[in-house]
Amino acid sequence: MSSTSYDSVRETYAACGVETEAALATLARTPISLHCWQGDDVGGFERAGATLEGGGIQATGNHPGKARTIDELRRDLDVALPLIPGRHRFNLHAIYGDFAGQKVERNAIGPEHFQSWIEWAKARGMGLDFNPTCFSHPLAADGFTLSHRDPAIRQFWIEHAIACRHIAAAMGRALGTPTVTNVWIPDGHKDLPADRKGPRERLATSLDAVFKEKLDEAHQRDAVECKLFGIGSESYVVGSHEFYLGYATTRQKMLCLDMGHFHPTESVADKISSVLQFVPGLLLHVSRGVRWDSDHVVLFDDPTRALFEELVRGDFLPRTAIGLDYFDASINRVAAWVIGTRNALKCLLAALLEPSAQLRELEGAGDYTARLALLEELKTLPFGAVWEEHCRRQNTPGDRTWLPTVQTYEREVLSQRR
Ligand code: RNT
Ligand code: ZN
Repeated sequence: MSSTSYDSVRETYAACGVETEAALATLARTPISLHCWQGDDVGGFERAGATLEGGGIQATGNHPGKARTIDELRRDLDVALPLIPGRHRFNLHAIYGDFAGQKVERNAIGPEHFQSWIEWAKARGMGLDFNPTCFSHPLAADGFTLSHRDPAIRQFWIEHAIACRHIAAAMGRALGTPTVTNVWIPDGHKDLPADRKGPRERLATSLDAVFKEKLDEAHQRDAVECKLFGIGSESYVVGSHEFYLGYATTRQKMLCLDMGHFHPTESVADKISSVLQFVPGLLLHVSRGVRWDSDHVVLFDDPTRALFEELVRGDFLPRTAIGLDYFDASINRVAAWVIGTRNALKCLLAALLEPSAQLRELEGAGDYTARLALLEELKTLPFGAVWEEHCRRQNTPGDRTWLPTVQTYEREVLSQRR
């Protein structure tokens, strides 16, 4: 894209009342949190070659090249990150610590196990986000953690989550940007439970114990993630939407909305302006459910565009942490990061290029005909030229030019892993 054609596109948008320069500036300063778990199918580094066990989620596919060690994961990221325009964040799960071959129990992990990640992030100018890992563990094998009927097991997971908050605070302090700690647990029943109340009472009590200590919001922020159902928890999920909306509202925690966690026809976009009336902030797990919570790579599609439109239209970007959550093991995992993150950014850019003043004016005047006509015709504006300009300014390859880098890496490095 030559800058002359960007200049003419800039004028096209200006004629609709849209300033492309303002859109590009906002795009450049909005980070997306890349999820570590796309790189290794949610295995983590507690044991070499660990795989995701149970926990109500599942990576499917056997494309070669899954990262087996912390060094391999970082090497893969050093291929992916330069192909994504802008400066972003990295989202770690607790099982991705640098345990140096030692067995460290989950309730005994500390900032020292994440020091090398802090240095890694600092060297790249990135912030970190964090998650307790309440799955792939013998004490989660029966599908219950913070809501378990056994108080000793609950206590173990409470201690794990507390340890994670302290690690997150250390990350945020060291990197000068708050780390969002997201609590998601798999707890639930495959078949119809006789007692829906007990586990929810226990979960509320456990969470209160986890969050008892007040941590500095400048370093660490808590989020809780709701879900409709999971694999093996089809009939009942303890941490349902109503549970966590109530919890986050009464405790003033961030609510995490994952796009794969709802009924397939529900619009997650529509929820944003409701929940932000009552909770202090939002964490998004941008994802793509396909029939079930299948965590497919994020697309430049209507649901994702609608999500970002809501963030922009409601001026919610300052109150929203944007993260990705998918794990596709059937395609090149580095490409999965690149495609999904670039698509999330494209959705954000498209939303920023909306002539919001004009649309609101039409709506205010009751001219819904013109509103519809304009919304539809916006779709054929030369959006791609603005995106290419963003890539150019961020020294990142444009569309249709980044894939050969990943293909070469697959040939030379990833295909050698087995
Ligand atoms: C699971 C949740 C959760 C996980 C990650 C790995 O349904 O979406 O966010 O995907 O913590
Ligand atoms: Zn999620």
